[in-house]
Amino acid sequence: MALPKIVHYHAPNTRSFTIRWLFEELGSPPHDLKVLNMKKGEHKSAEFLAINPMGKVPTVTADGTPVTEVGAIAIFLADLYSDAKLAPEVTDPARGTYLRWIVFNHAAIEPAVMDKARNTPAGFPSSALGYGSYDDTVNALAAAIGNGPYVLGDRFSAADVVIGSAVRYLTMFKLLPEKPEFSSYIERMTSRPAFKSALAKDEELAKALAS
Ligand SMILES: N[C@@H](CCC(=O)N[C@@H](CS)C(=O)NCC(=O)O)C(=O)O
Repeated sequence: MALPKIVHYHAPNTRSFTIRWLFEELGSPPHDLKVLNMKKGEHKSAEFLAINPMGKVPTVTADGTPVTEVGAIAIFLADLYSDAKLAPEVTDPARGTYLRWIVFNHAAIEPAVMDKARNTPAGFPSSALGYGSYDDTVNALAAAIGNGPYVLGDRFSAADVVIGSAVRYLTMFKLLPEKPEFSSYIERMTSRPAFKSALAKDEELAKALAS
């Protein structure tokens, strides 16, 4: 079956970098990169809002059907380009762990750090929060990547691109505490050739948009 035509709506220095890095790890399969200039508000244009009403990147379309949210896009692309072997198959015992940590990024890490950063007043008991508490979330994350070298042990996967991007970005903004588990994982992730190549491309793009 022919693969769908993929378009990646992107802006540099955003969560969309995760998907740019993932494309590099997947061996750069053919796709269109559509850059949105956020300073010019292109992500809030009527044309783009018709694709993603949140007006956010990353957004990917597959034969015109939108896929949004970093985790969903990562799962989608890693399954689509399965030859790259960045996703355990559905029957693989590692599939559950793989999905678990990709979803944990959206379900626990992001809300926990954002609530803390914004000083959100405690309105609910922690048992009612999907992430429980900031400390529980951070400790669970550290335990998940602490033994490593990857989320799936010896096997690098798209889950590392999602978790690796989040840990790097949140550490840069001091939204995660300093922990050896985080610093060594960041070192492992950022030394990957695909990461370096994606970063160089994104930096070049950011410069071009700024000039
Ligand atoms: N839940 C979304 C979040 C995406 C998101 O918030 N992207 C930011 C950039 S990091 C954005 O597009 N912000 C533009 C805006 O909301 O105006 C995902 O995981 O993809």
